[in-house]
Amino acid sequence: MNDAILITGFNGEIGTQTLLSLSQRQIPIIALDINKSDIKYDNVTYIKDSILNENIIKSIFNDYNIIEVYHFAALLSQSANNNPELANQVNEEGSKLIINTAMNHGKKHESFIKIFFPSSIAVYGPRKLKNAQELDIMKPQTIYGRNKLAIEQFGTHKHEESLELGFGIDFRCLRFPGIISPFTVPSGGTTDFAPQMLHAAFNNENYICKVDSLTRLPFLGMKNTIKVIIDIMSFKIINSKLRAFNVQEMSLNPTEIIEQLQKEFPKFIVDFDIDSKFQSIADTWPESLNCDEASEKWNFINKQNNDVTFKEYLIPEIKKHYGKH
Ligand code: AKB
Repeated sequence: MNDAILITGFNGEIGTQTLLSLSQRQIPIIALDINKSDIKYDNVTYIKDSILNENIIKSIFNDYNIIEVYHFAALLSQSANNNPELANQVNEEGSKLIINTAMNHGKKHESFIKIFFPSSIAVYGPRKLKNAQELDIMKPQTIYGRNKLAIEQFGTHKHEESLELGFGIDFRCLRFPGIISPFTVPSGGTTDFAPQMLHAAFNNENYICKVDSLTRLPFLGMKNTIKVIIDIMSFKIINSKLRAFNVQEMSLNPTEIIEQLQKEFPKFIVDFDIDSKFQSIADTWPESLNCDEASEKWNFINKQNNDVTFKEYLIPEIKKHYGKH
């Protein structure tokens, strides 16, 4: 049986870029998503199906010796609020199915299967924290935050069980802040206003922001998002009981994002029309994250510089991206 990597939700914002990075490795990749892919890589087998389809998940693990899993399939915070039943199924039941199937595979083959799970700042709440630490109060106010926390805990528990058995899963999880990508305009999330503003500014469009101008949140650019995923999965072991780590690169409010964008696009105009569905969630998420655990346990480099991220990464990359089209 050939070794292979499984990636779920590969058509999503982070999934697309992770698949691009993984495709450069000389190993077969099984890519699962409910939507068809437009991009084809030679070493990738595409499967158009749902992570809720138990037969498909089991057959993937029967047909391949899966050694790593990148599990991105999920509903984001706003989508989850609009469809809580589906959120519970996809975000929780689907994730448990992946973890349990990987666990059984590890037991059968007496090996450890590395699982990457993207968690979120949505696990925090109800009060807005500054410099939130991993073990700070976690009473998530959204269904999405509760789903993420439940899987962090489930995965961590299965990881501990695996250590006792000597095989099973090796669970690694990052609590992502808002992601800013120069390649895609996201939807369905609460932090989407930041990347949406970047794309609107480049395309000479005005933007209406649904979150108050002074609401501060943590962010990470797409380049470093992929870097941290690849980095955390590259270690043979991560010697830590804590399995879910904070990562951030910037802490910004909408006013500061607009200022960064207006340096390059001086005509960019933003109006504010606060939407309580967005504001009430943003008010319970931390304004910044403490990343000391990630630095200590797996060498995360926490260099915060808003100017550099906009000037040297986001602006040049978005120009290159649209230049191609
Ligand atoms: C969302 O806004 O739902 C996500 C997240 C921070 O988890 N971007």
